[in-house]
Amino acid sequence: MADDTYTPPAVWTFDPENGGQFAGINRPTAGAREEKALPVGEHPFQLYSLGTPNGVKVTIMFEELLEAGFSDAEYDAWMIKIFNGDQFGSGFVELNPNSKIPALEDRSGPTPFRVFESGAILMHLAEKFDHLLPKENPARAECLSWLMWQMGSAPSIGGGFGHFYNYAPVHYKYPIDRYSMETKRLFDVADQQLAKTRFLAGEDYTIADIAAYTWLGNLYRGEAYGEAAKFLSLQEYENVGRWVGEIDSRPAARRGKLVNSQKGLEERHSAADFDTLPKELLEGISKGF
Ligand SMILES: N[C@@H](CCC(=O)N[C@@H](CS)C(=O)NCC(=O)O)C(=O)O
Repeated sequence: MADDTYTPPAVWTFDPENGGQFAGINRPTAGAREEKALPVGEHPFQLYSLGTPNGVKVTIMFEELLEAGFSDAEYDAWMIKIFNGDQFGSGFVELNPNSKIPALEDRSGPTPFRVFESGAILMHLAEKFDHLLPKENPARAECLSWLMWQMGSAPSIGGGFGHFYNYAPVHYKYPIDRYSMETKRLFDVADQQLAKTRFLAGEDYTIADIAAYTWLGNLYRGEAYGEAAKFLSLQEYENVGRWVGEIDSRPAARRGKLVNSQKGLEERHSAADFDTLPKELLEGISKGF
């Protein structure tokens, strides 16, 4: 055990200097910090997001819906620059009181309404278009279980492992050990399931795969948190690797990963926007935001 252990005071107080790379944005309070309306485009769905693993879950879903012929799933994707604090503008906070991307406004009916949390957005779109979420049990229960498994595991992988291994201004063994173990355990859960089934919830691709792929795929390919793939020996998880490769080859996944990304399209308003990108970006694997 390190000898720089910390004895918590009776009452915690916020130290704004202690946020590392996130010092400028993290505070222990919620709510809008400035008046700022959101732009609105012409399509039935208005997405306010960024090409992070949570963000691209939704853009991959939209691209899957459009690829499958659901032309009513047209969307405008607006970039929310979280390091500039866009998530604390009043318009964004009205859509998501939790101030995190992604946030969606569904304007397809007479009364627009909000949907926030990436898992809720995936479910909403899947139900609305009856696509990538089985209707009958047990397949439906299996899909929702894996979706919620992913939603529950992301904070350990991102806020835990990613934060302490990659973003924290100092490295401490205890949290890195703790979250490395948990991240490897989660990879093993997926790997053992994918040894039995082609996709997480069975033989069919579902929203559970979209949700888990954006996180596990980035890490597996070595595109997240510096040297994390090597540090965690992720190549061991061969079934995860097979599944990541299969989803990587889906055109909708490739397009979705390029939306709200400085490397791809900062904003997306039409399928034709992708034609402005270099071909190798659409044919290859894009690398996060
Ligand atoms: N549970 C949420 C998590 C969303 C989330 O953590 N978003 C991050 C980017 S991946 C964010 O907006 N961070 C900005 C902040 O923390 O201020 C979801 O799945 O939608």
